[in-house]
Amino acid sequence: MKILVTGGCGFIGSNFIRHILKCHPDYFLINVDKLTYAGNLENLSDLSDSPRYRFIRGDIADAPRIEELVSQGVETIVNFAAESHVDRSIEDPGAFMKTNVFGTFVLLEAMRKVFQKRQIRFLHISTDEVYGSLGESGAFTETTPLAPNSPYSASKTAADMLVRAYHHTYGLPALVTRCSNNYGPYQFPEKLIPLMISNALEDKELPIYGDGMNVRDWIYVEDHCRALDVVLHRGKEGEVYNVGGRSEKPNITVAKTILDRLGKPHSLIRYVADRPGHDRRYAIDFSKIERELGWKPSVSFEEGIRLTIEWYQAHREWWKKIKTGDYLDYYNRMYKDR
Ligand code: NAD
Ligand code: TDX
Repeated sequence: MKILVTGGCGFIGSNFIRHILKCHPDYFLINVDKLTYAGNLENLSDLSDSPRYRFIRGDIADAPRIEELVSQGVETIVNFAAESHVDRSIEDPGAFMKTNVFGTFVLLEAMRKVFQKRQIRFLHISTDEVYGSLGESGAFTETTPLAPNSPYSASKTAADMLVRAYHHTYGLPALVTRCSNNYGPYQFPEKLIPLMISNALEDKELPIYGDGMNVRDWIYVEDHCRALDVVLHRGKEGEVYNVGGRSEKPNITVAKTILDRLGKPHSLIRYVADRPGHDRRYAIDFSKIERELGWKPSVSFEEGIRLTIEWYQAHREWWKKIKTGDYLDYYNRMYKDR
C-alpha cells in the first residue's frame, strides 16, 4: 500500500511512520510536512536511507502541491498535520485556522477529485478535545455533542465537520479517530509530560496551571499508532472511533510521579496562573473500537512513563537542541511572571 502521511515529522506522525514501516514490510510511505517549529527531520533521521520512505517538504494548505502528490498513486491519506498546542492557539489562533481547517479542506478537495476513479481512503486524526470538558464523572463517547472550548479544539472540530460533510455529501471514503493525550518519545517539550521531564532533568521549575487538578486520559503513543493501524485497515468509512488510554491522572500527580522517578524534590513544582478556558477533565470511552475492531491500550501509565523518562534521559541532545532560540522566547512569554 502507498500511504501519504501529512505532518509525519511531528510527534505522533513520526512514531506512526516507524510503526507502519515495521509492521507492514511491503508498504511505501510519503511524508509531506511543512517543518513548522514542531516538525523535526531528526525524528525520522534513521529512515533517510529507506527505499520505502520519502520525505517532501510541503504545506497541506498548498492545493496544487497536494493535488500533485495525491495523483501519484496514493491509496490512503493519513492526516496528522496540524498546529497542535492549545497554549499557542490562545496566543495566536491564525495558523490553527489555516492548517487545521483550510489545510484539511485542501486535502478533502484533492480526494474529491480522484476518489470515484480509484481506490483511496482518508484517515483524519482528531482529538478528544472536540467534545469539550467533563465534570467529575462520565466519559466521551462518539455520540457526545461536540463542544470545543479553545481555538485549537474549535479548529479541530471544524476539520472533523468538514470530513463528515464530505462523506455525507459526496460519499468520500473517510474515517475519523479522536484520541486522548499522547505521551512518549519525540514529543515536543512544550507539552506537559516532556516539559516536566526535561525541566526536572535540568533542575528547573515545573509550572503547573491552576490547582493542578485538571485531569487528562494519558495514552502511550505506540498504543495510539496501533489503534490507527487497525482503523486504517478495518475501520468503516463514515465512522468516528474514540481512542483512549484508560489512564486518567490529575496533572499534579503526573508531575509528582516524574519527580519521584527522577529522585528530584517536589519543591521544583511551581503553581502558575491557569490556562484561560482550561478544560477540567477528559476521559474516553473506547468501547466502540474495542468491540468492533478488537483494539485496547496495552501499555500501562506506569510502564509508559518509565519508557518515556528513559527515552528523554537517553536523548538529551534531541531536546536540548530544541530548547534554544525561538523555544526560549516562547517559554519566557508563556511562563515568566506568570
Ligand atoms: P506535532 O505538533 O508534534 O506535529 C505536527 C506536525 O505537523 C509537525 O511536524 C508540523 O511540522 C506539521 N505541520 C504543521 N502544519 C503543517 C502544514 N500546514 N502542512 C504540513 N505539515 C504541517 O503534533 P502531534 O502531537 O504529533 O499531533 C499530530 C496530530 O494528532 C494532530 O492533528 C493533533 O491534533 C492530533 N492529536 C494529538 C494528540 C496529542 O496528545 N499530541 C492527541 C490527539 C490528537
Ligand atoms: O506547563 C504546563 N502546565 C500544565 O499544568 C503545560 C504545558 C500544561 N499543563 C496542563 C494543561 C493540561 O491540563 O497539563 C495538561 C496537558 O497539557 P498539554 O500537554 O498542553 O495538552 P492538552 O492541552 O491536554 O492537549 C493535548 O491533548 C490533546 C495535545 O496538545 C493536543 O494536541 C491533543 O489534541
